[in-house]
Amino acid sequence: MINTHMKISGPVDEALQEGKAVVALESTIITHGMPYPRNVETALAVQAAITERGAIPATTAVLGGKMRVGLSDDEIDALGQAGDTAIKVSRRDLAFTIAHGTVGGTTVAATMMLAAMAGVRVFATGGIGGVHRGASTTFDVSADLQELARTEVVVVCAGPKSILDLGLTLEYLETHGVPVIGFGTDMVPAFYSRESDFHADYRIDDAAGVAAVMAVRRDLGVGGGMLVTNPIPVEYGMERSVIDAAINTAVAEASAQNIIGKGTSPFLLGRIVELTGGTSLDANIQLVLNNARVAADIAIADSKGQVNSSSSGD
Ligand code: PSU
Ligand code: MN
Repeated sequence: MINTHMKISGPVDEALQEGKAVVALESTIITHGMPYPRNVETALAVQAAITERGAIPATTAVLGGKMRVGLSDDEIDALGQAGDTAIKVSRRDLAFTIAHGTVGGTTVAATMMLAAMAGVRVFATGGIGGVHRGASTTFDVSADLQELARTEVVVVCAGPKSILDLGLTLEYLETHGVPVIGFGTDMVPAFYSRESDFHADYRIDDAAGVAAVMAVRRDLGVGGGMLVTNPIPVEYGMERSVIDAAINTAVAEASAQNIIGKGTSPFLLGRIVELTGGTSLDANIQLVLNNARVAADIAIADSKGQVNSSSSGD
């Protein structure tokens, strides 16, 4: 009885009925990931980038006791103004936020759940949660990784942010059977920088190539998600030494202030923006837009494949 708890917007519902390309978008990036009003400006610009590319954007959230797929501009503005007074909703929190009628920004994990329930196969964001630095003692591993293991949605991101332990994050994904695709790159990009010390599992250079793998995975019933890592545009990439210095400071502060649990990522994200004098926020916005375009292309390629295979009669 998912429908009792879910409301899909008119445009998204129509697109899904007609087999058109839809791209899911998260809202923790709005409530907890960026400051107001740039969070709202970014969310609207990301939707526009998807529309311009020929797909339908579906921003998700929990509002008024319902999981929502597709929001009005006013609803996005309200989420942006709510900021961190909204609940940061991951798998653990979803039912509580619905039952209590509280406002919730959906993380990558919860957005994957909503997308899968609604029938949306592609999702664009900036960065996913992962294995945090020092996880061997804190056990801080984002529920996003477990969701990628179990829920069949393709997530386009700019690579794990280096607030995380990139190597451990990739090991975790490997253990759980989640492929990490380098989109037009051999290396896994590290969010603010185009490169890291790690190789992607597979390099794919175009959207059709990703859609082809999606189709085979469906045929085989492999299950679970895939992570498409798309490097930040060259002109916005940050010097690794600059961003790493800010991240190291933020991580040390979080530890000194005993910041734990779901508060960790928002604290680090906020401090990094402050420490880089806003440069990292500009970079963050540009990479999300870039991911939205790639996700739209993948969703379009995937929807075309769907039409072709159903029209061939098998
Ligand atoms: N990384 C970013 N920006 C973000 C997030 C992560 O660079 O906004 C958000 C996403 O919504 C992600 C969540 O799903 O933080 C992960 O939080 P946690 O580590 O508590 O699972
Ligand atoms: Mn965590």
